[in-house]
Amino acid sequence: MDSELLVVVLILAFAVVLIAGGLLLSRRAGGVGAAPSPTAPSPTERAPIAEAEAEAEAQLETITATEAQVVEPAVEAPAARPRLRDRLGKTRAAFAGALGGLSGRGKVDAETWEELEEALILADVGVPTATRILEDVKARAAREKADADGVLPLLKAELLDLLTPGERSLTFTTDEPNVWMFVGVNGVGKTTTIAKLARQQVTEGRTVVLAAADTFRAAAAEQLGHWAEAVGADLVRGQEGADPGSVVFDAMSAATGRGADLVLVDTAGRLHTKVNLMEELKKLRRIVDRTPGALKEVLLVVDASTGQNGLTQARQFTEAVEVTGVVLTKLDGTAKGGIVLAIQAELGIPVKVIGVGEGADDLVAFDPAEFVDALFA
Ligand SMILES: Nc1nc2c(ncn2[C@@H]2O[C@H](COP(=O)(O)OP(=O)(O)O)[C@@H](O)[C@H]2O)c(=O)[nH]1
Ligand SMILES: [Mg+2]
Repeated sequence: MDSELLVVVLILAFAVVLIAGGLLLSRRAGGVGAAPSPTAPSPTERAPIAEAEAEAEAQLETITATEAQVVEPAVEAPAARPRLRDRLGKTRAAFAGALGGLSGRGKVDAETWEELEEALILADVGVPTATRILEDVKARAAREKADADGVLPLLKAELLDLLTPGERSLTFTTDEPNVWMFVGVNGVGKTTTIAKLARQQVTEGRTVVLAAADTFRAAAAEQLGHWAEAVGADLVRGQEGADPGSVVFDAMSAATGRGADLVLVDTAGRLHTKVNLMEELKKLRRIVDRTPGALKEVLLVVDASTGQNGLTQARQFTEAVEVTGVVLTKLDGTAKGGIVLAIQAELGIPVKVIGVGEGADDLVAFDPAEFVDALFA
C-alpha cells in the first residue's frame, strides 16, 4: 500500500514538474517576442517619434549630399583657374611693402622715385628695365602734374603698356601636325609644364604625343611616362643615353601614323658643355623641320625664382634656337615676379604661359592685365 502511495506521489510530482516547466517555457517565449516593451510608445507618443525619425533620415540625407559635394568635383570637374592674386602673394607683398609709403604723402619728390625704383628692383625687374619704367612714369607724372597718390595708377598703366605687345596664344592649326618644343636648363619645370599643357590639350579633345627627348637620365623619361598615363597622352621614349634625335624622329612618325594633333617635345637641360646642348637643340629642331611647318612653338622655360639669372639663360637659348615664347614657372613661390617685365622689355619675347604651382592645373595663359592687377590688388 505504502509503495503504491509512493508511486502515485511520484507520478503526481512528475506531472507537477512537467506542467510547471511547460508554463515557464511558454512564459519565456512570450516574454521575448510578445511582452509589451516598457518603452513602447502609446499611440499618442508615436507622432513625435515619427517626426524624429524623419528628421534623422533627413540629416542622413544631408550628410550624404554634403559628402557627395566634397568628393565629386575632385574627381569630375576641372579645377577652377588659380587666382593670380593669391599665387603672386610674395611678389605683391614685396611690391606693396616698398610702395606703401607713397600714398598720402602729397608732393612727388626724389624720395618718391627712390621708393619706386626700390620696389621694382626688389621684384627683380632689373636695373635697365626699372630705369626705363621710371623715366616713363616720371614723364607721365610731369605731364599730368600728379601728386604722390597719382603716381601708383601711372605706374600701373606703364607696366600694362610695357607688357601689352606680343602674341601670347600658343599656335595650333587644326588638321595639320603641330609640334611644341620645350627648352631650358635643368629643374626649371619643362617636364611639369609639358604635363600640365598636355592635360589642358587632352581636355580640349586633342590627341597628344609626348616625346621624351631628355634621354640623359632614365628617370626623366619615366617622369614623363607617368604624366602621359595620368593625362591620357601617348609617350615615345628611347633607352637611357639614346640619341634624342631618334626619339624626336620616332615621335614625329608616331604622331603622323596615329593622326595625332600635337607633339610636345621634352628636351634635356644639361649636357657636358653649353655648346653641346645648343648644338643638340638645333639638331632636334632640324628633325622636326623635316615636316615643313610642323614646328609651331619653341618655348623657353624659365624659373621665375632665379630672377635675373633666368634672363641670362634666356639670352643664351635665344642665340641658339629661335624661341617663340617664354613659359615662366614657379611664380607662386617667389618675390621675383618682376622678371616678367624684364623678359618682355629686354628680350622682346612674349611670356605666353605661367606656372603658379606644382599641381596639374597650376598653369595659366599669361594675361598682362590680370598680372598687373594682381601686383597692385
Ligand atoms: N611651385 C612650383 N613648382 C614647380 C612649378 N613648375 C615646376 N615645378 C617644380 O619644379 C621641379 C622641377 O620640375 P621639372 O619639370 O622636373 O623640371 P625640368 O628639369 O625642367 O624638366 C619639380 O619639383 C616641379 O614640381 C611651378 O609653377 N610652381
Ligand atoms: Mg625634365
